Amino acid sequence: MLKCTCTEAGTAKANEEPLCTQPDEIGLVPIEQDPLIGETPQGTLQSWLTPNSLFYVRNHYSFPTPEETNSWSLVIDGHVSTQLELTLDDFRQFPKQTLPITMECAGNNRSDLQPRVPGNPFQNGAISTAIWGGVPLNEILAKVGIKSEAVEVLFEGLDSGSPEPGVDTEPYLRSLSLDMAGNPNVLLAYEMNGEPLSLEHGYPLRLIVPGWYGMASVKWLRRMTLITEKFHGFFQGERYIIEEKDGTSVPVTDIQVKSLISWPQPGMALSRDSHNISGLAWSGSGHINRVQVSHDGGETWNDAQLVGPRYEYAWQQWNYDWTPDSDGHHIIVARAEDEKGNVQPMDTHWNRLGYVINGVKPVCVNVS
Ligand SMILES: Nc1nc2c(c(=O)[nH]1)N[C@H]1C(S)=C(S)[C@@H](COP(=O)(O)O)O[C@H]1N2
Ligand SMILES: [Mo]
Repeated sequence: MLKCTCTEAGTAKANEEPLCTQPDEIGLVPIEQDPLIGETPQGTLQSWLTPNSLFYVRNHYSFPTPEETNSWSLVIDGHVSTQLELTLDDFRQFPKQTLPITMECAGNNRSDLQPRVPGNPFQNGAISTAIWGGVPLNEILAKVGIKSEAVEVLFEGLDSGSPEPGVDTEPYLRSLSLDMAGNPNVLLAYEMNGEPLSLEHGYPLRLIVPGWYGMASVKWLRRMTLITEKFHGFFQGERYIIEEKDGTSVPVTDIQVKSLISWPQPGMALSRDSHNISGLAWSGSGHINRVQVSHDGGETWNDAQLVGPRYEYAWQQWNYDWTPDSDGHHIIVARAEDEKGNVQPMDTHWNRLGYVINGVKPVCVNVS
């Protein structure tokens, strides 16, 4: 059973620097100004689609300059039969595919980890959902013709910087295996919720890898290179790896099953009337098949109702009607299960860099 943190919360957190939970002037909960990093505000974490202006932003470097984006074209080279250079107009000539996709940063909820780890102290707003519009990557790959010796596609962003003190400036780089790149749902997106992609989210064109944590979805894509060996760059070998206490590590890839409670918020005072507990649940391994809710800290569980749109790569809304049967503290917990049978764990798997934090997150409320 989970411990109630309603009353102790104030004292337990008194010595810690308080986290900012107020949106800044652009509407995001700020983490950093340059490179820009901001979370989706709490109040927005209940709508199925995230408004573009409130979609979380996670940059590693400063934005590309207007000169860079204005003179933009995408080069596809390396081990291909025909090298290609495509403009945005070229992309618009292809049939457009649209797909609702939830994107979660691998470091979402990092501030919940105990013991604490370095890295951006995300609360639970480094996650958002949009309907992305663009061209399936595999269509472009078919056009250039992949040579038999190629094993991966390397994606390069327009943005660059030094990933760590002492390391030379380099562009943001990530690769995908040919198998993953061949997934027809991997998009080269130029639209977000029917609007042209904004600079924050990767204008003119970005990669969208559905079901994977956000780091794979390279923004401001300027080059795709077919390579003959596995890529081991900074953001694939040094970061976005789950590093255990003993130093071993595995790469961060697909989004692990998780849920959040949109309402009530922690510490709320509730009456003995009936309440609608609501939230979202998602997994990179397919649809959410079940969400269970406990209002006694995880001792007993009941099925929530899955409501709203149901898509493979987008989060699932859920509701649960609850009438408290007693006054006092109640600990509400939700846990999700996906169609592959993966169940959200009660405890997060602690790792040194603070990624894939998907343990349940109890919400304590006060009933009177
Ligand atoms: N070129 C480039 N692409 C990038 C990044 C970046 O810093 N540069 N950040 C990645 C990370 S870690 C995440 S979580 C997502 C965030 O996308 P968003 O800012 O549109 O939410 O973009 C990914 N793609
Ligand atoms: Mo991320």
